[in-house]
Amino acid sequence: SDYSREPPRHPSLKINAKEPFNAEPPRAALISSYVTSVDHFYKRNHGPIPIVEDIDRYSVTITGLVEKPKDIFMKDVWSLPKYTVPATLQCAGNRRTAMSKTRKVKGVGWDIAAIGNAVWSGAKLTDVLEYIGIPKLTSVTPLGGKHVEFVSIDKCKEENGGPYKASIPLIQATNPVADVLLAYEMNGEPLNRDHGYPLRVIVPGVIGARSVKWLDSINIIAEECQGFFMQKDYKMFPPSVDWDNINWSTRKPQMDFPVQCAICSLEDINLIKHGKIIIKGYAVSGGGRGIERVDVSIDGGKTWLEASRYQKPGIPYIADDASSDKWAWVFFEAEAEVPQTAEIVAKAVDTAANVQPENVEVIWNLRGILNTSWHRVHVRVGH
Ligand code: MTE
Ligand code: MO
Repeated sequence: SDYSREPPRHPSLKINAKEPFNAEPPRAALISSYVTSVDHFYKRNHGPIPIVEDIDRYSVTITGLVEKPKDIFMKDVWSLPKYTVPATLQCAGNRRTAMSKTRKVKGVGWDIAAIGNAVWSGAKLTDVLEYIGIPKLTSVTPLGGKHVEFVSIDKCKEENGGPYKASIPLIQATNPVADVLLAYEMNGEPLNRDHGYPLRVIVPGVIGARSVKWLDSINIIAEECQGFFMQKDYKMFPPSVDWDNINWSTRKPQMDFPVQCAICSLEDINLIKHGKIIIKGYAVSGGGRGIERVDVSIDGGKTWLEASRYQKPGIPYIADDASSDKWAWVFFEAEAEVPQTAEIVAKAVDTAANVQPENVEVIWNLRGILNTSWHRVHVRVGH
């Protein structure tokens, strides 16, 4: 592993681990824009950032259960219809630090900003697969339990120096409605090295771990990928399972992320001069489910008021409406006058009426993933 040629990064990022580089923006920066700037987008890596020097010779091999394996080059990807999908990427480890406070968990510590919303452009995976002879999803397609595996060119210690990999079901990969992309642009610019230059996968509505960066090959396989990050990581275990009694094979790899929200306009503890506060943050759910509601409280959850929600300023957000970005987060905002001290809480409800758990204890898991418990911050008015 070699960290001598890492790309430059924005100085405001909070570094949670240096090698591999893992960093998130400050809370306030995260909600300064609906589309997260590349600079402020969290960076989650498991090895050194690869360098692709010769874009003309870079290719992705598509192999496995296909009639004829094929190498596709960037010119082939560029020749396919270009799709642009606004989608929120969230690391399953987002908010892990808070989970670790009740009982220690293993993994990189993250505050609430291991999440970002970008406008991704590239070819649809369905078009790429069709290009090599795998048809788009129809009701008669025999899919079995097949998966589409994405393999990177990076080197991860968890894979004993091998590449990062992950897979998604073929039924999702061949479904145009799932909007899975082989993306070459982020916010209208070519991907930068940190985010997967020259080509990465974007699986909207699914934990970030399945959106493989620096794509090297795509394999059609009979069952899900057997790599470390599918089989020995990113699985949700019950609170009763710890490192001495874990049996990894008893759980499925996590795919969709659950409903989540967090307050970004306030830090964990705030000393403020006057009682008027703005409670602003993001809410998002997995699987393309919209945000039905965000409730906020200034008394630790005894009483609630509903926050306003929007994606684009001035345009009211309507969940699951054609006017809203289906795979993207929603900002919420409420104003409140707080007494001397207050515990501010936010919780979201998605369009399937899924809610966030009140306490982190009930969803504690040894790897510290999917902390979606009510987000709480503390305010004290004084001088
Ligand atoms: N792809 C490769 N090749 N290597 C990685 O370490 N990390 C994954 C995913 N894809 C990873 C990867 C994880 S866990 C997340 S959350 C997202 O990339 C982070 O994407 P970002 O760094 O662009 O924010
Ligand atoms: Mo992640």
